[in-house]
Amino acid sequence: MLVIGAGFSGLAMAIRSRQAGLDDLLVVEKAEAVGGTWHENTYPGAACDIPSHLYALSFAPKPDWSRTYAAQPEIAAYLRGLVARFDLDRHIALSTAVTGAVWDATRSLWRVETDRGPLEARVLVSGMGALHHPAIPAIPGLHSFLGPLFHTSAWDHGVPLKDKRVGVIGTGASAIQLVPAIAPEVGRLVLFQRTAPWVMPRHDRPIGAPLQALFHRLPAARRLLRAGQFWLREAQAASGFTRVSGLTRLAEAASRYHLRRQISDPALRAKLAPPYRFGCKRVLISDDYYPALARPNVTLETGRIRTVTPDGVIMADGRHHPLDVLVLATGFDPTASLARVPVVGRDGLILARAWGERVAAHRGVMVAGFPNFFMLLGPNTGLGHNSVVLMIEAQVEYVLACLAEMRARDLAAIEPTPEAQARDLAGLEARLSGSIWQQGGCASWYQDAAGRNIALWPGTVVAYRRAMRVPDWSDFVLT
Ligand code: N01
Repeated sequence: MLVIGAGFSGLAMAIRSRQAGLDDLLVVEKAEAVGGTWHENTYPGAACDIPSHLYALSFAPKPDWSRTYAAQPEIAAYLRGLVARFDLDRHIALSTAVTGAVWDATRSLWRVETDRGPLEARVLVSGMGALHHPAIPAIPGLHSFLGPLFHTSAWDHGVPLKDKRVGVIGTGASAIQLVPAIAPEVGRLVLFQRTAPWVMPRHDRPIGAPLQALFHRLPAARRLLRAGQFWLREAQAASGFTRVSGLTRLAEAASRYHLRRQISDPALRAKLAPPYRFGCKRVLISDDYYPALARPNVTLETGRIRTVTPDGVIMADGRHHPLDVLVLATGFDPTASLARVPVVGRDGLILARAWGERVAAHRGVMVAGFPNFFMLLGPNTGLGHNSVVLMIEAQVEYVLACLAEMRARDLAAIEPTPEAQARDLAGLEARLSGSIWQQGGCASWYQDAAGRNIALWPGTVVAYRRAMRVPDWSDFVLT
């Protein structure tokens, strides 16, 4: 088995495969270290927006998380620690970028190209994730800027920000963590907001040594906490986030209250009112974002950007913001991974082209015409309400069940039938229609050009896990 990517998904696949007795396993990772998104995103303030204990792998707990919401260095260290903890070193090839994969029907295996030479594998698993190719906005003059210019996911730690005039474009999950972290240090910060996000309180705090010791001594206490965090989020999804319901309105009221409590200036508050319904974009959580915007050295700019110049940004109405450093907190292009790593299945079918009509996968994991190819966190298996680690784990077990079946029946290949995939998609679209995750009225990376949500699972995690527990063999072509 060849696994692409050594982030949360790839590492989980490797650990559980080893535990299932599968030794013929290689994880290839383009970076020089494991960790995936948590290795790459090192911008100031980077942290998780899911509680730490819930964000860890269930089979690799960490009793001593230091905060309710762990910061990036602690999560990256946790993931690096998994390599020694589960003896994965000899199964991981770092600094090796996969550049393409072709299904060889004669030999029933994948021929995989890397920048270090070719590889072959009976089973190919993508743990590439969706959020690692930066979306660079097409703002006129952007590259004429003469000062340091970088994206949040490629933070340049060599650039001092102290007393500098810093511009940040974007107000998504990355920006709302970054802005409070750098605002006290910079001389002046201009935040360019195109669409105000919904923000909820975060309640982040340190987890003290006594509690950490308790979680060490009493694993049941940690499991109880995790279960509480899980079910709270599931209850929200089950009881209303599938429709624009009373619960959605309650959430909007709570977010507006959070804004009122933290911002006293009515003009600033008006600029921060989201112009779309709750859930259409990712809901953000922060205790310190609004207070950072109220600082005297921070300006929230809501005008339209006309152009970037060598020394700053000019707005549509002609106002000029002189800047020393410009940061793009403009998010990611979720389709870029598979466009850059062409996956060619049966009869020369290219995955990106097979998805011409709509990005879709059977159970979010497999695609008809692509035998023995599994995706972790594939289409519509991200989450807006709970920890994606739980989805990854369900998918990893599903892959292992497929492999066990292949071994038991001595199969060379497995792939879903087009009919099963279409049925699956119809069920998904029925769940999506009327859900808050596909309501229109906003643009977000969750959606394709036609406004269809191709990123999120619109149900509870429990419902997804139930659907994944036992593969339905009548859904597959087994050869
Ligand atoms: O990116 P985003 P992100 N001119 O796409 C703006 C995960 N994540 O990196 O809303 C002006 O959310 C754009 O404006 P608009 C999480 O899943 C997790 O912040 O399109 N502005 C928006 O404000 C998240 O959803 C954590 O009008 C432009 C921003 O840039 C995902 O990553 C932490 C523009 C992009 O927001 C992406 O979050 C961080 C333009 N031309 C991220 N183009 C955790 O805590 C774009 N924008 C786990």
